[in-house]
Amino acid sequence: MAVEQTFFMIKPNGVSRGLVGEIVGRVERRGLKILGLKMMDVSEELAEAHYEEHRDKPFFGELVSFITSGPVVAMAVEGESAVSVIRTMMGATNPVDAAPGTIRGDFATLMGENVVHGSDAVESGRRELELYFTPEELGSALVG
Ligand code: DAT
Ligand code: MG
Repeated sequence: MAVEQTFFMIKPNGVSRGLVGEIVGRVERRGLKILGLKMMDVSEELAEAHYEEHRDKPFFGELVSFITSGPVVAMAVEGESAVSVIRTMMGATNPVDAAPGTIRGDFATLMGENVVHGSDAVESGRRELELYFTPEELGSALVG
């Protein structure tokens, strides 16, 4: 049990479908703290750096073109076990398998358009927070 920080993002289809308030509201109501939040465009360079681990996968091109297709909402989130709490709230990667009550289980059916991203570990969260936010934007909030 430990307070953690994680990177959470509403993907372009979540923004274009008007789900920002719904999804941010779920994070707030769960009791997690939002340390930073911004709507932004994702460049091809940022998308490729973010999804570096998937570079050799057949879906990499689609992933990059989807995530750069419109503005996203990026968040720095903090709370007790924040990494796994956010992952559980997101639901399974393939929304077909995502439980009702999860974000993907309530708002998505397609793997390639699964509405949200959340870091899978504290270390990747740190890396992703530093990719998406400047030190000035997070101020002294970022620990570790
Ligand atoms: P997650 O987003 O749950 O962490 P991941 O890191 O394995 O899942 O994959 C990153 C994203 O890539 C995922 O949100 C959707 C896409 N993706 C993963 N596997 C895929 C597949 N087999 N076909 C198409 N898109 C896929
Ligand atoms: Mg992942």
